Amino acid sequence: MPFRGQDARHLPHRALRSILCRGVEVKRNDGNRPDRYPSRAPCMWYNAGAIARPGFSSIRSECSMTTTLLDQLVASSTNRFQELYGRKPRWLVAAPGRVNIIGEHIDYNDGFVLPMAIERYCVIAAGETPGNDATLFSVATDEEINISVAAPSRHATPGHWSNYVAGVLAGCIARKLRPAGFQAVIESSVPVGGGLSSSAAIEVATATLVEAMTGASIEPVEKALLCQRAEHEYAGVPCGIMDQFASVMCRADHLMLLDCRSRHVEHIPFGDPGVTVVIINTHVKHELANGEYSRRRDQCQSAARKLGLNSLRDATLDQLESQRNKLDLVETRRARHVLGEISRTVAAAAAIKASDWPRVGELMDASHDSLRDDYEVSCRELDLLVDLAREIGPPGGVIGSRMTGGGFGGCTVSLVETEKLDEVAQRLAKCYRDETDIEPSVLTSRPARGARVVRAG
Ligand code: GAF
Repeated sequence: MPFRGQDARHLPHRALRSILCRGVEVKRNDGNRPDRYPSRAPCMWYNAGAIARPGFSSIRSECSMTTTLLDQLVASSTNRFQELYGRKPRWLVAAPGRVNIIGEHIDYNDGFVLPMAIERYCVIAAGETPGNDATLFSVATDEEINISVAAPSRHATPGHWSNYVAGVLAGCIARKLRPAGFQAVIESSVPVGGGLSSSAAIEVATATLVEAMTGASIEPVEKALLCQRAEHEYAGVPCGIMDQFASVMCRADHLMLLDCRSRHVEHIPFGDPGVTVVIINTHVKHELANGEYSRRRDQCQSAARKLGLNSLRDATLDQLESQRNKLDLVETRRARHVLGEISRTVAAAAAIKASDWPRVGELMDASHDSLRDDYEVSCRELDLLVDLAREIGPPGGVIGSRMTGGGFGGCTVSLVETEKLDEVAQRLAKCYRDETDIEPSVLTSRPARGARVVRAG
């Protein structure tokens, strides 16, 4: 596979270089690879803290085929439902989280984004019950909540998980899709707070459950917009449309190029077994995240207004240059990110179609720089992981790397040569841990398909 030369713009400090030069020793207790370890490694966690597995010592790894991961979640939510409610669930639905390959902070500027659904899901197991209540049990918080299906109200605690469900139920009722009373177990493998759309996965799973229960189907764009509205109105998060569209519409082995203005979707094949998507969770979430997200939206809207436009999608770099005096410095930088990122996303989609991986890597790197310097949504931990990935670079198997999602913590996404995946993942994890004292999680995923009904009554 051809790779571009190493990027000299980012020279990591000496400590990082020396760590990388020393390399990483990963010990396994038994010296064997797991039985089901596939050569392509479609789905793997390296995690020295959270997932304890026999057979590994310093960095533990687990992998399994996609269907097995979803099947495991379906089986465990089914068992939980049976334990709690004494019968088998009648309906089972699943909706995935997502990772955005490029096109960050672009959905609310009407531009192009390029996410894929990941093999991590929110599963809901449900069964009908007399009355007008939805009784929801969250495996993550070990908590049971009752919501009226006739008039779903917000939970008193802002950010509570049940608000995503309540918001979607309210949206369905407004469309005359009212389920009868039900009991449900909600279990998710999408990491919470990692910027991988755990909330969109709950919303889309809820809408899919209502479809299964009522026998109606909601048109996919409508469904995504209904879920986005739930997030705005019930969770108070002014998100764009990317996450819900991805969770509803993504296809297996494809990225989704979404024009956020026309809402046109193009599915771009992404099945090269030589390239693996690696997602690393910094396990930090800086408090700024929510306020700064709205501030970015406002700054972009203000910049567009001052340029006499409805959205920055309509601006050009020439216009930005010639009318610079109309914007303040911050607005100019925000607009520069948006314009550059829209072109980078379209170019990345074309480069992926052409398997021009060096070009894809350049575009991902430039995206991160722009998010860090012009959009100012990165943070020390994300920059560290990206710098470490760049230090490994194409010679070591890293095609490109950038922060992904809203920023101020969460995850990076990198494209890595599959053959060098283990070495890259282990190095990044070790160096990040050495620098921050935080144990990162490393997840790989093939592009997954969007929401589905697993069992329909
Ligand atoms: C968050 C939002 F929910 C998305 O709509 C998007 O704006 C993203 O941040 C940044 O690209 O995930």
